[in-house]
Amino acid sequence: MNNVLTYSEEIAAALESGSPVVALESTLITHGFPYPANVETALAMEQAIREEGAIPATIAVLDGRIKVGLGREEIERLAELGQQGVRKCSRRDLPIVVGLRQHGATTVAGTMIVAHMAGIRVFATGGIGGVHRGHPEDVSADLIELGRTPIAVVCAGAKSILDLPRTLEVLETQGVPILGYGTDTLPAFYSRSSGLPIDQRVDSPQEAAAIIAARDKLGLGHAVLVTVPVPEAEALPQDEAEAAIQEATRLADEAGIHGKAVTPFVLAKVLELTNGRSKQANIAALVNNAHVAAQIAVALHQ
Ligand code: PSU
Ligand code: MN
Repeated sequence: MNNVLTYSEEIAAALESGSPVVALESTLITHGFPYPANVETALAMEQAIREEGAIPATIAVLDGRIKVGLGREEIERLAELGQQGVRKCSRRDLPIVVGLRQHGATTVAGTMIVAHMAGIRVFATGGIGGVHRGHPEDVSADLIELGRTPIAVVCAGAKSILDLPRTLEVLETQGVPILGYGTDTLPAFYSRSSGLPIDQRVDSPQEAAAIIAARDKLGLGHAVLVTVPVPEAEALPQDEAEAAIQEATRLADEAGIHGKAVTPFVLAKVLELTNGRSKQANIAALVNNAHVAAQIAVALHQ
């Protein structure tokens, strides 16, 4: 086990014995959702993973220590510290929080790095970052990390706050296979389809696991992205989601928001503009992704 990391007892034992483990990010706790939905969602994802026979490892940095497997009190603490007290951590941020003993919430990129160091093979999240609409120079570090870190990332696609066609182009360049879990098109987070093509449809955890195992056998060092449509009942009508996203993106431009602040700003505005309805879809997607990720982790184990 990697000794720059601090493991919970449960995760240390699980990794030691080779049990299926699923990593979870912490930026959605500090920057993605308001309290108390953030804590409730984090715990609901952990519960979903346990129901499938795997063990959840939520990842964050507390006082400069990179933790793999947060306890409930630590999740509460992060939520309390919030955006002001916790640095949003992608690759470039990890040495800063560790070196200066700060608190950090790991993004998709940051969580991939730590999970891979720990030997975890599957990671569940909501939406990955991408290329921002109207700002083709704003490319999330998530996309580059997907090209260089071999882990499976299970998500509901990318939110259409992003430029999805450009996001797919970058993933292609980075060599990342995009699987559609029970779908032929890329899910658009709040809605089940963006209409854009994916690389391969899979219809079971075993099929996804076979591709992940082949990636390892071939020694290819990139991620496999598994995209899962939001459950039908909770999907947001596409015109409602689109209207909110356009308005939120406009407000971000108007306020001159840039860099790592864009995604949290736009997510918060979409939540306001849909009177919280986006939250329902968001939570449903996160919990559903946690179930699918755990099923894949169990399949990989078999
Ligand atoms: N997309 C979402 N919800 C989120 C994020 C993205 O729908 O919470 C978070 C994730 O942690 C993701 C990060 O890795 O935002 C991407 O930020 P940026 O665009 O600054 O790379
Ligand atoms: Mn960005």
